[in-house]
Amino acid sequence: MRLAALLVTLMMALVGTATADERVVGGDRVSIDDHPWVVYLTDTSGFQFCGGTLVAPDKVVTAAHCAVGRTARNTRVVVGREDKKSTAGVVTRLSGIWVHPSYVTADQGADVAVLTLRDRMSERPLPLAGPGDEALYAPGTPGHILGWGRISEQGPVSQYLLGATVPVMADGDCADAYFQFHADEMVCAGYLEGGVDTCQGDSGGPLEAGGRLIGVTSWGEGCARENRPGVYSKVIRFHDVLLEQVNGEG
Ligand code: 4AZ
Repeated sequence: MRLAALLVTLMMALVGTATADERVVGGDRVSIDDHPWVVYLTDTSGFQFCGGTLVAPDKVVTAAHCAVGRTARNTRVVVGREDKKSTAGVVTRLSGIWVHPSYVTADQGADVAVLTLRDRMSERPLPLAGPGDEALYAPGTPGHILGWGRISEQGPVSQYLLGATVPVMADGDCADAYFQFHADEMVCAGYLEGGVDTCQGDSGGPLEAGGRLIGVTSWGEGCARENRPGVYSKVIRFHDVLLEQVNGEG
């Protein structure tokens, strides 16, 4: 009996190791109960293509590049479902899509959008970073990335919600990595040596720090590459325009 318990513990440790090796890239499975505000977007066939963050009972912040070209009719938001293959949580329809009017491409900035849900969700929303939250952008601040996207640059997407911690990077380091980096509208997070990052399918999802949404997963060259950090829309920069949408009728 005691041997059996030991074996179970050993096997769980091994399974845990396998999960930790899954490379979001370099992430681990996390419970949606600890991040009730993280959501994903699907088309009408249920295909997951982006992430998002519930910032009010009926408002989701995502990336503009996740929302352009879509309609409220052909887009769904899945709330409260950690395992894509489960039926947990709810699949909700939209009543409106707002894309930042300055958005052109992700690497030119303004990569933010707000989706209005037809129904109000009971899950706890994540507040937007706003005035007074500048300190959350200090280099080295631990940021939390979450998503159901690819587990490696050329790999498959994740069936389960994965999360990882990446430090906010100094603007100078990000400018060295990318000529397109605009410090006013973007923030980088990750390690110069790579290994941990968001990837395709995580776009639109949260970069959370200090209990606030500080970034929206936007772009990067590949995933988890050395000297190629993930780039996130700088929520504090868009706080007013986002809040206007969040408090509006949508
Ligand atoms: C993408 O294609 C994407 N490594 C998202 C995040 C990153 C790269 C690409 C950052 O949606």
